[in-house]
Amino acid sequence: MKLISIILFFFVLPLAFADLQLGFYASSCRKAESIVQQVVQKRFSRDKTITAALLRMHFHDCFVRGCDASLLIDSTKNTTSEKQSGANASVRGYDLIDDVKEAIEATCPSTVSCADIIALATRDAVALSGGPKYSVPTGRRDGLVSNSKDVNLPGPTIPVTILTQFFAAKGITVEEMVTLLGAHTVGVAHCGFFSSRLSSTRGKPDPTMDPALDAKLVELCKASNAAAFLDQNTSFVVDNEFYKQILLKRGVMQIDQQLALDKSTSTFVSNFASNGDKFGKSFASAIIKMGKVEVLVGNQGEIRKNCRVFNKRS
Ligand code: HEM
Ligand SMILES: *[C@@H]1O[C@H](CO)[C@@H](O)[C@H](O)[C@H]1NC(C)=O
Ligand SMILES: *[C@@H]1O[C@H](CO)[C@@H](O)[C@H](O)[C@H]1NC(C)=O
Ligand SMILES: CC(=O)N[C@H]1CO[C@H](CO)[C@@H](O)[C@@H]1O
Repeated sequence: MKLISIILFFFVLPLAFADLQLGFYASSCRKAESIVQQVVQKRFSRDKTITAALLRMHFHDCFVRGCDASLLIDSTKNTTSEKQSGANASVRGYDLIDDVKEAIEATCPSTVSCADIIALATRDAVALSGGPKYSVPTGRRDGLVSNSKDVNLPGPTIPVTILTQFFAAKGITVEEMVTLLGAHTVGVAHCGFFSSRLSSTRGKPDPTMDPALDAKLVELCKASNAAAFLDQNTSFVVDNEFYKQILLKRGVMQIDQQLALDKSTSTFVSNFASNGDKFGKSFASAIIKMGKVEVLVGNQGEIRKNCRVFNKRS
């Protein structure tokens, strides 16, 4: 009896209640966070677009089966994995995660999850791009399933009300949703995602788009495979300029522009537009919250050795 309570108390309960924590790897892999930082820093110094890539990757990973790195799995003969679903189109940065994983495995094999690497690398890239600096709780485990059929992410013409329900289902509030969409302060969208708004397609201007922006995008989209900056002003900086731009009708995608127009979100947009500090703080806490969505912890899942393939079952 006594032995059973000891086992329960020291081994079973901690796993059942295991949660993410700051510095989860402090003793098991002291250098984990600094290795991530170094690899991200090195990539960022030659490619500033890595921040947008990581933010989008983090989002697409968390909103399918929780933040479990299921997005990183390559398809096999038997299964088409998440990254090959339509919604993935153009998610990038997988090679950076490989670089980080390789460097970490060389120091502490089979210890740091790919899911944590995504969260940490995103955090470091955001800070390098002028965004808020924040600490990321770790201890995520890597998932054992990745199937393109599970991917059900919203598209850029989704109405705000439906988007709100999508986020609410994951415990994200309307204000946090508006904050997270602020990630569109960096990165690009390919013309196919917004061409329905352009005068060249509609035959008349979209009253919700600045005519100067329309003219610019019509021109840009004449080239094949073109993409436009989502924040037309400070395209590589994680700041509140995205909100100022959508207030000026300079949102590129319909969902972005609608945030400034819909009654349920416009107040948050104005607040973030007028207070960069408030945006930075909200962005940090919203990304941290996003990073906790349906995570695996304790003895769930596994620690992958290669982020693209599940470990071999023995
Ligand atoms: C749920 C509503 C959202 C919709 C409908 C949406 C849609 C899109 C679309 C269509 C693109 C363009 C992709 C391309 O052309 O390559 C894009 C890009 C991007 N999205 Fe979102 N997004 C949403 C939410 C988010 C969230 C929550 C984040 C991160 C926290 C995010 C981060 C990004 C970033 C950084 C890019 C630029 C990627 C790059 O330049 O490689 N998005 N988004
Ligand atoms: C793929 O499916 C076949 C037939 O169902 C099965 O024998 C094989 O073990 C599967 N391979 C993998 C890698 O899951
Ligand atoms: C672009 O952003 C800078 C810095 O936030 C700001 O000072 C400037 O007014 C903006 N310009 C336009 C055209 O929106
Ligand atoms: C990187 C990657 O796997 N991209 C895939 C995204 O989805 C399209 C359409 O299903 C595939 O053709 C790409 O290979």
